[in-house]
Amino acid sequence: MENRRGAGRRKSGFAGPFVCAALLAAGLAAGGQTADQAWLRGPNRLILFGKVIALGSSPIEQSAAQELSRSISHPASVKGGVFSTREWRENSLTVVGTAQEIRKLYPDVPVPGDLKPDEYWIWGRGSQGPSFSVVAGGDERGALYGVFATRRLPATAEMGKLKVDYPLRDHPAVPIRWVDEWDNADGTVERGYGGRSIFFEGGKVREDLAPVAEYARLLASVGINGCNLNNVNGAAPFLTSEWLRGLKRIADAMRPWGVHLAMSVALVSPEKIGGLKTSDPLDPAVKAWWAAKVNEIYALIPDFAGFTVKADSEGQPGPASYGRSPADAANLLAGALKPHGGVVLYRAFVYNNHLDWSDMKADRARAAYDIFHPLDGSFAPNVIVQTKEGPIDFQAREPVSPLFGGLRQTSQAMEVQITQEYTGQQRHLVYLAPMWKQVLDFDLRADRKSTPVKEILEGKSFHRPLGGMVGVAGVGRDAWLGSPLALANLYAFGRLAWNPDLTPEQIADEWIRQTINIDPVVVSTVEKMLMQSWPAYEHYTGFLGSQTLTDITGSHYGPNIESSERNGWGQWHRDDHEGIGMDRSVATGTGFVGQYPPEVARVYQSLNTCPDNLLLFFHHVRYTHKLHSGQTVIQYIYDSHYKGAAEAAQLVAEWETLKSRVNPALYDDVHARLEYQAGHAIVWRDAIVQYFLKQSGIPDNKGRAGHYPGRLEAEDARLTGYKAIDVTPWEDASGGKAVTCADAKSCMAEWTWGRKAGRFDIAVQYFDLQGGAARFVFAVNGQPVASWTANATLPSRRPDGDNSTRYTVRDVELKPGDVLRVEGTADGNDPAALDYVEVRPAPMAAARAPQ
Ligand code: GCV
Repeated sequence: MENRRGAGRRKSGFAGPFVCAALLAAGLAAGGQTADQAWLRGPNRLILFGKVIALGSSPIEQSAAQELSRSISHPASVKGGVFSTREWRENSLTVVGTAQEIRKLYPDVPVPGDLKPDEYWIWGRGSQGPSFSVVAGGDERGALYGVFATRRLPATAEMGKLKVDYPLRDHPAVPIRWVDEWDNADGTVERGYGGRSIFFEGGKVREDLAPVAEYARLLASVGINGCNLNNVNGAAPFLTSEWLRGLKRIADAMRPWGVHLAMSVALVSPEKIGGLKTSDPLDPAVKAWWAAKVNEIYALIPDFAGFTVKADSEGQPGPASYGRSPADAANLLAGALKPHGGVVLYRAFVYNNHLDWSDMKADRARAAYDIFHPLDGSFAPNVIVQTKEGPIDFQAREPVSPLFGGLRQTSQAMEVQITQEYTGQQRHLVYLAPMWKQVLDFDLRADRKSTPVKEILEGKSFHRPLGGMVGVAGVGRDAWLGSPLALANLYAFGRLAWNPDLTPEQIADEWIRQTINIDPVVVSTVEKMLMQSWPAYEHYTGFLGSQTLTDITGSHYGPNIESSERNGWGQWHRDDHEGIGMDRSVATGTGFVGQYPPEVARVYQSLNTCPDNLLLFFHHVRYTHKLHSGQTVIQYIYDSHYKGAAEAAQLVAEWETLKSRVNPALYDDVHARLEYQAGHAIVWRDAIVQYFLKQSGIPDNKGRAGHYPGRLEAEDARLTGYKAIDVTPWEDASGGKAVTCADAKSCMAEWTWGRKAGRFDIAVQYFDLQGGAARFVFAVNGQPVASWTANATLPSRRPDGDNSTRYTVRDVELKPGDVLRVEGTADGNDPAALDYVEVRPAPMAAARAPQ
């Protein structure tokens, strides 16, 4: 295979027919929702001398030619105009088409005879005069992908120059490259943090589908070929004839970009919307109902991709209700889809959420393997088992799901989550490519041979033909993912699904150059920030494989350590006064470790070999247990949380170095987000550290846990109107308490400064509740110094770690006897609740101090 890994950065040198103008406009586009808001910025990227023509008339080839034409800029506009000769421009030509079309019209072009569907081949001739370039595909979609690869080239090239080693040829690693959206009919998006649905509103398909076409363009640009629209929960209504007619409009909008529509279906649809008395997968009437329904779908959407199924899971009924297996259910749907070429993605996310916490052998992590491994070999060929990357649920850190090694005769897809449900909900910067890459590269050692997960998906290990990657995207109307830097995750998902050998750094580099700009300082700084972000998040939210210690029965956002325990959901970490962790060993625990092939099981089974970062996932240990590093578990808890919060603050400092180098609107937006994150990382740090200090009774040997110099608690202040309350969970507030202005409109908390004089940064920790925009004023000796409005939309409707927020007033002069005051004005459902103020010497003052 030529240039299989051809997407990396190229060295300068010979300039082929595609010449990089290196005129990337800075910053992200504003205005209507377009793919340009992500990484498909406007023109001035690529100069193509000459005309672009599509050889075929299909919508996909037309989009391809159009896409390339968008990238053309007039050579005269290039600084220096070095390439501008009229003859060159007018006589150059770029053709886009399938290999077959190219061969027919240009028999002298050496287009290979074995290009596969979705594969591309790019070739060119003539760099010193009029050029002739070819973008060929194994099929139309391959040509489109070739165009997007061409479009990416200048961004990955050195400034002003581009060397292309023709021909460029590449194909995707796996045939199934889908995004799943969890959109509801009413326009909400389950676990979506980018605004309301681009597909649905008010129980129907939206009139304006322009954003859908743009989304398909964005997806196609990174090789994604399927999009499942509707939530896997509550999917039944979408199969009604009225809905299907609406979905047809969406399929039509996505088709020109080669993105096929898929949908989630409920197994109980025959009863729910078909009027049948049963949905038993083996019932002939049920079978006939599905066949007729699928025929109806294909009559409207001839290139319909298939179904995704969540069944017998989290309240979604399934085959178990009829005494049938997931294979019975999957094969029923597969049978209906088979004549049309459709597939079934049956999710292995099947588990009992009423487990008995007191049963030390109960283990949710076991469920997927226990249920699906025995069914291996009984699925129809067009069934793909879709398994989440880890055995629980997209936590900050989990081991790889052992099921990938447990299905040898079944096609498999790996499900990852682009939308950051448990990883900061797009309010925290967490670049997930390094996490996904670890899973893809993880060698399961099946049959004691090298079997990295990516090779299982690619069909190299077990020779299954229909492997895939599915990313739960959660896009919405707020610039796709709500946060500009979060788009790196959508980009990375597509690029890894296309080529799992790319590195997260390479992908970050490509994305930054296309999205922000190509200034080398910007590229290296943002790449560093992206690469630091997941470790930082893990450090302050989920240590040593304890998952994400968040509110698992609520928002999945702020800290709430005990919410995981004493319920049936099975996201347990089993902490007590002595120790923490789930014993999943074969010898004394739940036996989950035994689901891995023996060489991997051996590593996890023993405390001596289990990696520290998964220790508590696999073992229950005392707080005094020594890690491989020699540190005790409890000291690691303290250290990693202080480290993580410092790393989050460092992200702000790094971004600040780019102030003059990036678009000002982008700068301000990202800066505000990172500052918020740094404050919330402190909320996380303090919650976890306070909790485990109390639980273990073991002090922090660096003296930080439980000691907060400069902190003035709101409940200890002189209060006017404010009333002290207990915060739940207690660890989410400093000292477990806060004050709230629930009974008055305007309230005050005052402290008298009794320490030495100086200049200080003063952090005000308050709770920003939704349903109102409380006002805060910080004053010294009655003189207002800062004021702000608490108008964020954060989860939870009572003061807790979901909405605890920090506002820092910088460089304030204080002397003994000064009165510090926070005045809060409640609004609507936001009672201007306050936790504390923290007074720290201002770094600027420290810098000014005489040496
Ligand atoms: C769509 C987690 C999420 C749910 C999601 C579920 C799933 O439990 O919290 O919102 O439901 O995973 O993947 O089916």
